[in-house]
Amino acid sequence: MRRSTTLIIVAGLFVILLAACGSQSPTDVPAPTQGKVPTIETAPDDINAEGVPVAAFQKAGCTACHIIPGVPGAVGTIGPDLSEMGVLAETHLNSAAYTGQADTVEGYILEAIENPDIFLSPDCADGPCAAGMMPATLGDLVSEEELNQMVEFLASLPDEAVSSPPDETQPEAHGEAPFLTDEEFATATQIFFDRCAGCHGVLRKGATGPDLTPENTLPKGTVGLAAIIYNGTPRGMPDWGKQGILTEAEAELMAKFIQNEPPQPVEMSLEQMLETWNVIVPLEERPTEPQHDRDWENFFAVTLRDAGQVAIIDGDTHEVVTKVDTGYAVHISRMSATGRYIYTIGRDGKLALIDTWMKVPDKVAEVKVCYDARSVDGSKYNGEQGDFTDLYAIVGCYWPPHFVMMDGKTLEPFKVVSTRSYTYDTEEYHPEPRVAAIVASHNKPEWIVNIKETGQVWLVDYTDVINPTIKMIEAERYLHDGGWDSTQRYFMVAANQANKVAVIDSIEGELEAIIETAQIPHPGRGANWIDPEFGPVWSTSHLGEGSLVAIGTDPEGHPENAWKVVRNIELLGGGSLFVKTHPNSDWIWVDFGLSSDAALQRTVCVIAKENPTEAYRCWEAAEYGRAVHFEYNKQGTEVWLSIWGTADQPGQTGEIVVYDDKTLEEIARIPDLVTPTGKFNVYNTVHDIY
Ligand code: DHE
Repeated sequence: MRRSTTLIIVAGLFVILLAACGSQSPTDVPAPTQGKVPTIETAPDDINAEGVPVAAFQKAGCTACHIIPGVPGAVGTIGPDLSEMGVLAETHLNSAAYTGQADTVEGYILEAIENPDIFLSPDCADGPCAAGMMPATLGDLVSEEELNQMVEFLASLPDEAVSSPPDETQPEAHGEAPFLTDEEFATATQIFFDRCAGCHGVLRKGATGPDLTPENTLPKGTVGLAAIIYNGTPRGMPDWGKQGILTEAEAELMAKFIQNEPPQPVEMSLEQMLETWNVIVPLEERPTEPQHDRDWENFFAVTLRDAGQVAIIDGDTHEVVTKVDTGYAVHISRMSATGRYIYTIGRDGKLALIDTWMKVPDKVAEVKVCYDARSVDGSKYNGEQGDFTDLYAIVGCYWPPHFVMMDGKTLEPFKVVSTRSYTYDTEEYHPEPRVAAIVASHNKPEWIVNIKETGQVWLVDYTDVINPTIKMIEAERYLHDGGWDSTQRYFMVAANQANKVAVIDSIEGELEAIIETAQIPHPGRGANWIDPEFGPVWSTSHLGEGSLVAIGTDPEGHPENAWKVVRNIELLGGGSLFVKTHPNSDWIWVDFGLSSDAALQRTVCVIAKENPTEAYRCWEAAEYGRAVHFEYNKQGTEVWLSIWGTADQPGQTGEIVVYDDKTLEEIARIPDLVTPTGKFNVYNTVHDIY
C-alpha cells in the first residue's frame, strides 16, 4: 500500500468511528463543541491486496481511536475495537437497547458513522461511549466511494483473511521517528514542559496521563497523535487545539516530538538553588506588628495563573490590596503556621514568601529550588517536641524529583532529598517519582509527602531537619492531591489513576485504609461534613465521571461506616476539579472546570448536606471561561469562585464571583483578574478548614 506522508490538518472533526467513551453530557447544557480532524492525503486507489480500504480509514483519522484489523497504526482504544464489527452490529441490531433506525448490518455501520449519537455503543473501553464525542461529519472527509468501501469492509469482520494490526509495539516496525530540526525540537521541548509534563512526566513515562515513550507513540503515528493532542480525549486529555492554546501546526509538531526519545532534563544542586536565593527584606527590617488595619487573617491569596502573580484580596471589603509578582503559572499558596507569611509556589519551582503584615503586603524573600513544582507547606507543629511554628518550609518538585527543606522566614534552602526510588508494589526503580501534595501535620513535627509514581507516602520528621527521619508508607499509585479529615488525624489522598483514596493515620504513622472510589478522584483538599445518616464524612468529586462520593471518617463514633463510600451522589458530568464546604455551611460546592462541555465548564452545583441524595441546584456562573475552585471567607459566610478566563481576551480574562453561602445569592464580582484559579484564605488555610 502506498501511504502519503504529507500531513494536512483540515477543517472538520476529530473522527472517532462509532462513538468514543467518556463522561456523559448533562441534559441541561448544550452538546460539546466539536474539534478539527487532522487527516492525510491519500491516493484514491488505496485498497490493499486483502481488500482493506486502508487509506480511507487513515484519511478519516479512525486509526487514532479504534483497532481495525489490516490497517497499520489502527491501535486506538478510545472508541470500540472494530475487529468483529459485523458481528457486533448484528448483536446491537437485535438488542432491545438499540435506539437507531437501521435494519441491516451495513445500514447500522453507516448510521454509526453519519449519525453516531442515535445509538451510543456500549463497547468503549470503560463502558458506554459518550454522546458528542464521535462527530457526524465523516462524509465530509472521505468520498462516497470510500465511505462505502469502509462500511463494506467493517461489515465483513471478523475476517480471518485479514491480518490483525501488525504487532506495532516494536519501534522498528515503524521505522525512524519523524525528523525535527534543532529549532523545532527546542520549541517542542518547551511546549511539552509547559503543557504536557504535568500529566505525562518530564521523562514521559506517564502518571496521570499515559506513557508517551516512543514504543507507545510510534505505533499511533503522527496523524493519530496530532488528532488526540488537538481534540483531547474523554478521559481527561485537554483539547489543546479546540481551546486555542495549540495551533494545528503545533499539534503536529508535538505529535512528531513525542515519537522521538525524550531529551534528558538537567539536575539542580543546592549550590544552584542558593544562587537564586534572594532575601528582599531581611528579618530585622520586617514589621513587628501589622502595619495596616485590615484583618490580614481574612486575606485571600489568589493565583493569577497566567500573569505569574498572586493577588492579595481583602476578604472583608473584596478590594484587591496588591498583586505580587511570583513564579510562572503559580500553582498553590499555603500559609505559615501563624498565617503571617504566605508561601506561593510557581510551576517553575520558584517560591515566593509574602509578608501580610507589611503596609502593602509584598514579597520578602524568594528562591528557585527546581524547574517544575506543585507543592509547598510550612512547619505547623507546636507541642511537647518543640515549637516549630513558622520555622521551616518545604517545596515538593516534579523535576528534578526531590523535595527541599528551607528556613521558613528567609527561604534559605539547606537540605535536598531525592525521591528516586522503587515502586511500592513491583519494587521497580523509577527515575522520576514526583512530589505531589505535601501537608504539615498538626500532631507531630512531620510533613506528609506524597510520592506520585512510586505510590508511597513519606512521613518526614523535621525535628532534626539536617538528618531527617523518613518513614515510607506503601499506599497506591498515582498519588496526587488530598486533605485532612475533620479531626485532622487522618490524611485522605487521591491515587487518581487507581480510582482510590488512601488514608494515612498521622498519629500512628501508618496506612489506615485504601478505598475504591469512582473514576479519577480529584478532591483538591476535599470537603468534610456531617452526613445526616452516616455521620462525619469526607468528600471528593471526580474527573472521570459525574460522581461525588462521601467516605465515612469516624472509626470511633461510626465504625460501621469508617473508610467506606457511604454515598455516591450523581453529578451532571465528569471533569470536576474541586469541592468545598465549611463547618458553618449547609452546602457542598462542586465545579466542573475540566469538563469537555463548554457550558458545564462554567457550571457549579451545590448539594444540601441535609438531603444529599442529589445536587440541590446547579447554575452557570459566567458566560465565558471555566468556573474553578472555591474558598470560604474567614467567617464561613461567603464562598468565592474563580472564573478562569483567557489572558489575552480583554473583558474575559477572569474574575471572582462571591456568593452568600446561606442564600446562594451572588453578592459581588471582583472583575478584571488575569486567569484566577486557586484561592487561599489565610485563616482557613492555617487551620485546614474545608
Ligand atoms: Fe493542580 C493542587 C498537580 C493541573 C489548580 N495540583 C495540586 C496539587 C498537585 C497538583 C500535586 C496538590 C498540592 C498540595 O496540596 O500540596 N495540577 C497538578 C498537575 O500535575 C496538573 C494535573 C497538571 C499540571 O501540569 O500542572 C495540575 N491544577 C492544574 C490545573 O490545570 C489547575 C486547575 C490550574 C493551574 O494552576 O494550572 C490546577 N491544583 C490547582 C489548585 C490546587 C492544586 C487550585 C490547590 C487546591 C486546594 O484547594 O488545595
